[in-house]
Amino acid sequence: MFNIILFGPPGSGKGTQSERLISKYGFKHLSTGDLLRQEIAANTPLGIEAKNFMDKGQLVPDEVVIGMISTCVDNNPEVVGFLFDGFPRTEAQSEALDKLLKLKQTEIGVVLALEVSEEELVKRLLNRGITSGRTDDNNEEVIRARIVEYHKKTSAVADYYRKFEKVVNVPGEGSVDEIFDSLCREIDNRI
Ligand code: B4P
Repeated sequence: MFNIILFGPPGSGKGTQSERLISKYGFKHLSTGDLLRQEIAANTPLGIEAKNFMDKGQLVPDEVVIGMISTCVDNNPEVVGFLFDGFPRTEAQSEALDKLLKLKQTEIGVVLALEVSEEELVKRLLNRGITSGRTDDNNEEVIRARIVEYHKKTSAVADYYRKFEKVVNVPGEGSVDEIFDSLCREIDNRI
């Protein structure tokens, strides 16, 4: 099993690149953003709680996302590997993920960190907000709050995995194809 974390600030292209990586390598895609949006659409108690945080650009509490991911990992015993997209986003989530994978006698193979400038992130997300209907994308203040939250809590995830020499920085600006090729090169070197 080879497991990947696709890492980067909001709007860095994690969702976009995940789709392509999954169709090329057959990984099981686990996107906490998508899972949370499904809970919101189904109006579950978890979704109602998560929406309060997401609409303000804040992270959803660790115990909520860790529980959700743990269930998904348990429900997918026969996969070639997991592609974690948007998870972990805090140090506590990173530690919980490592424990979860250890129980399955596996680990994170590589953390691919997409690097994109703040102005480009804001431009992309505002642009997506025009068509996506996502309430966290159509307001610049909320987008900037998400970026602040990223610097405050999520960038620590890269520091955590750097201790284990698992982080590779990948330029996230340029065409989707160019970025995809760089990500594939890094995976092929390690798989
Ligand atoms: P997520 O759903 O994870 O999404 P994201 O950070 O907004 O975006 P992503 O990086 O996937 O961008 P995308 O490819 O779509 O998070 C949403 C919210 O959920 C969080 O703010 C938080 O509240 C909550 N949440 C999720 N996970 C959590 C966790 N683990 N813990 C706590 N809370 C959690 O790309 C964005 C846009 O850029 C698209 O329109 C795309 O077309 C465009 N784009 C992509 N690549 C491009 C390129 N190369 N050039 C130009 N445009 C490009």
